[in-house]
Amino acid sequence: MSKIKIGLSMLFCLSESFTSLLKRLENVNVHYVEILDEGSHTLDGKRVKKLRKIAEARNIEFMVHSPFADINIATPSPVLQRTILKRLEKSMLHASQLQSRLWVFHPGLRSAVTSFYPGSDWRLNMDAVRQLLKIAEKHGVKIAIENVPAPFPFVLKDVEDFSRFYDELNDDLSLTLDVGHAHQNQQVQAFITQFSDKIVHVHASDNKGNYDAHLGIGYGTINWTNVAKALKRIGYSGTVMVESVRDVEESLQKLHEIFH
Ligand SMILES: [Mn+2]
Repeated sequence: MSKIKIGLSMLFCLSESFTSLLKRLENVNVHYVEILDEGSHTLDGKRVKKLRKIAEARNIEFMVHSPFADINIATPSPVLQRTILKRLEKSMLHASQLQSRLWVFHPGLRSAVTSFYPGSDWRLNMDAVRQLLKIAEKHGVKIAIENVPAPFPFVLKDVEDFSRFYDELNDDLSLTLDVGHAHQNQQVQAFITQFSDKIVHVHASDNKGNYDAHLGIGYGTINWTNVAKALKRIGYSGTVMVESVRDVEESLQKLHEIFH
C-alpha cells in the first residue's frame, strides 16, 4: 500500500472571500489542505485563529503557500528585497502559528536590468534562499522551493537549473514538485528521478503542455499513471495536492484511484 497522501490546495477558490474559504473548509473532505497566503486569503492573526479552530474541529492539517504576486526574491533593489523578505517572514510566522506542515515558495525572477549584470539574478536568488532558510529556522517552519514554468522569467525553471542550485546551496532545502509546471518543460519524470531525495510535497494539476492552465486531473496531456509509478518507484510518501482551479472533486477522486 502506498503511503502517498492526497490533499487539496484552496487555489480554486482564491477569487472568493476569506469567509467563503472558511465555509468551504467546513465542508471539505480531505485531511491535508494548502492555504494561499495571498489575495483575499492573505493571513493575519485573527484569520489564523479561525483556521486553527476549523483545523481542530475537522482534523485538518494545513500547508501554506507563500505570497507570490509581485514577489521576486531575486529583485536587484535592496529596499524591495528587504520588504519582500519581511513580507515572507510574516507569512512564515503565520504558517508557524497555523502549525503548518510546510511553507512553499517560488524562486526569484530575472528583472529588466538583469542583462546588464550577468549572473546577478543567480546570486540574488541564492542569497535570498539562504536568508529564507535562516528565517524558517527561527520560526521553526519547514520550507520547500517549488519548480515553476516558462515563459515566466524565473531564475530556476528546469532540472538543470535546480541541479546547479542544489549543488551550490549545499544546505537542507526541500522541493515542492509541481507536476503541471514540470510538464511545460516535459521534465516530469526527470524531476522525480533527479530530486527523489528532495521532494516532500507535490502540486497536481493538468495542462496541455502549452501553458499552466491548472486544469482538472485528466483534462490535459499529463500521464498521471506514469507520475504515480515514478513517485512510488522513489518511495515517495509525502502529500500530493490537487491544485486545479476546476473539476476539483473529480480530480481528488481520480488521484485517489491513480495513487492508491
Ligand atoms: Mn504549484
